[in-house]
Amino acid sequence: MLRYWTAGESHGPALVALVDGFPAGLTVDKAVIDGELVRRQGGYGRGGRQRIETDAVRFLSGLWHGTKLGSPLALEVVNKDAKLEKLEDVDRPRPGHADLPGSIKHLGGVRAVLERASARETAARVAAGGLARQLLSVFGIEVAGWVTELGGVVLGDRPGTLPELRALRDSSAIYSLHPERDGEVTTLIDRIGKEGDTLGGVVAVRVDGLPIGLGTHAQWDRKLDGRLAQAVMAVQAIKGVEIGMGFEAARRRGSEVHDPIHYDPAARGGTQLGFTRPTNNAGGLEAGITNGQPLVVRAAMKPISTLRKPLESVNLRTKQAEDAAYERSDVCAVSACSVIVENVVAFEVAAALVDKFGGDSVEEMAARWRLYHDLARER
Ligand code: EPS
Repeated sequence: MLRYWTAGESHGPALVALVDGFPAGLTVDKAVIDGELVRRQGGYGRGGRQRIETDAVRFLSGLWHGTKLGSPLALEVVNKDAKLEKLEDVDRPRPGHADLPGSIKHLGGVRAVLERASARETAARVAAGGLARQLLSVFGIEVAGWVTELGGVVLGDRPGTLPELRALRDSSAIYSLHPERDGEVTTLIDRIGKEGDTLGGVVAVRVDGLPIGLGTHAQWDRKLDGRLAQAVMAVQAIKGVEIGMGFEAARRRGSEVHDPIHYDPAARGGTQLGFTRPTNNAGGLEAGITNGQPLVVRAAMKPISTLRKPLESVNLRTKQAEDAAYERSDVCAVSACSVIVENVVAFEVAAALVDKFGGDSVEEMAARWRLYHDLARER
């Protein structure tokens, strides 16, 4: 079982991801993880914190000469802005943040809650995903994410291979597949920022090269669509998750939603068994099992809840009406969110791969992968 936890506060000494169940024998490329961490810090509309930090991973355990041992990995991302001991408590909770429910739940202060609820924690999740995607690469499984909508501006997807789409995305200031429309969106972010407000958006992730048969229909908590929804929904500020056609499927007839099944012997080879689907409205998952089509996940991010022009709140000490507290924040972190969602999806897919093909060593997984595809083709 491949799983991870994170620890760390936004302004504590460091964030840590503890990854357990990762197979032995993978030569880990630190640059891949650091590349994702750098992307997470970027995107137009980010706040001052990202000018302080230069996120990079340090392996505290689990590697020997750069190769994964069979033991748990502890990944550390240091906080340069480590000032937790000097920070004061907050008494005017921000609507939308964890401040009010979290402080009541713990019978404590707001600071203790906001430090952990902060999206700074996602640096640790991206580090874990940056590791997991390297296991996927061994099996030819590739992941990419981008922004499809920002502040109500619909940018959409684009056809193409993932390397093509990645190149487009990397040329966009907001990580969309339509860099030619960057100006429209960055002007909007500037205007909203000047007004002291924030913007949300929608991100999409596609996974190519998946075999048929990851996940299961047999038990609710191992269905891959359910696991993905949990992982993505648990990213800070996410309010909705869709797979494939998502909510739109509810508005259409069955004949317009389900992807017909065809058979073409020429399409046999590798992970493909000859079954072709002219459409992919299911987003690569049927009944919680991958069907060999690209996996498509979308997530809706609400606007960040820290507003420079604050909303109405209540002083927790006096119970008097007061404006919510303002702490340095971002106008828009949707681009960063696309990186985070991409990496949490990568981790869940890697976990499903380990479930199916075993987690002791990459070599054994590869042998079982070959055996499974041979048996499925024979059948
Ligand atoms: C973030 C770091 C934080 C915030 C942001 C995300 O840093 P600081 O609070 O020191 O400015 O910029 O956190 C939030 C949006 C939030 O709601 O807490 C990061 O590294 O992603």
